[in-house]
Amino acid sequence: MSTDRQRLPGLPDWGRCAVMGILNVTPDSFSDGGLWLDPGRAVARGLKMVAEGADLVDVGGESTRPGAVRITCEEELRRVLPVVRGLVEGGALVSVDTMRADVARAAVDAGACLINDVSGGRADPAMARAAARTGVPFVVMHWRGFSDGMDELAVYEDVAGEVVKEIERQIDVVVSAGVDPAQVIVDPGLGFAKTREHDWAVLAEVDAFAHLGRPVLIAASRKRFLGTLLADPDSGSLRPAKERDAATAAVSALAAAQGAWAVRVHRVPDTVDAVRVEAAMRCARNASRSSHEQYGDDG
Ligand code: PMM
Repeated sequence: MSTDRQRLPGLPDWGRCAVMGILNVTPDSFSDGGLWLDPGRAVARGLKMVAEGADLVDVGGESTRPGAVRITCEEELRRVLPVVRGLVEGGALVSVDTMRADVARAAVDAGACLINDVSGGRADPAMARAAARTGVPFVVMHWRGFSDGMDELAVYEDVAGEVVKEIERQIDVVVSAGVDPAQVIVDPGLGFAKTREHDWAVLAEVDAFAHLGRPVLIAASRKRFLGTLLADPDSGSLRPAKERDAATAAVSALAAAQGAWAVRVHRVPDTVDAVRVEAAMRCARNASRSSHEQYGDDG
């Protein structure tokens, strides 16, 4: 099990797995779509997540749910920028969830401190160079294609191994475009061109991603593989998205124990508690190991 949690230049060292609160300013995201379209409400929601213990707030203006159709860049900018500005003014650390270089650039100009691109720079050929120029951390998520066609791309023989290799190749691409390797975060992309079984297989090997030597971000929150796991045994209906938070917090603790740098979640308080539990366990284990080393095993 990997226990090293890398730091990113320019971001605080939280001393535990970080918590990224999700703020989707979209009408159609699978779990919170339509709730935060009004910029004032969105900013208030983001600042509430910070008060609940979120270390970062991830603002996204375009849904990437399976089958989602793309919006224009103008529309994305219109949704995202006032919210980024408001949150930064309120003292939050803001990440921007976008596949577009123009949106990433404008959000960083407005104070965002991290670019979270679910395509890892593949959707917009201008993204990697734009991210490089901003100098902020950049998420290389595993991505095989846009949401309206990604389900057909969920074909693997060894999902974790192939995802690690594809991320590695994409890191090379973005680094060649000028992104500082020290600013790259990796993410296996749960639910993106992956079946439920693929999601579990990837989650079971978070430490394989940690071995890439880059901070790992895990975004399992409320995703369909949890809804399937918790489906009603009689009717077979999936557990509704908003009733998947306890399972999400469990994944957060387990991902943190495998060395994840951060987890990205809709409901912050449960996951903040979960990563604190994991940090306390880690601390106690380290103390116990060092006392065994100091006094010998029977000391
Ligand atoms: N998933 C969604 C959106 N953004 N960003 C990262 N880095 N990783 C993910 O798995 C991811 C993401 C899917 O939709 P949601 O915002 O409703 O979770």
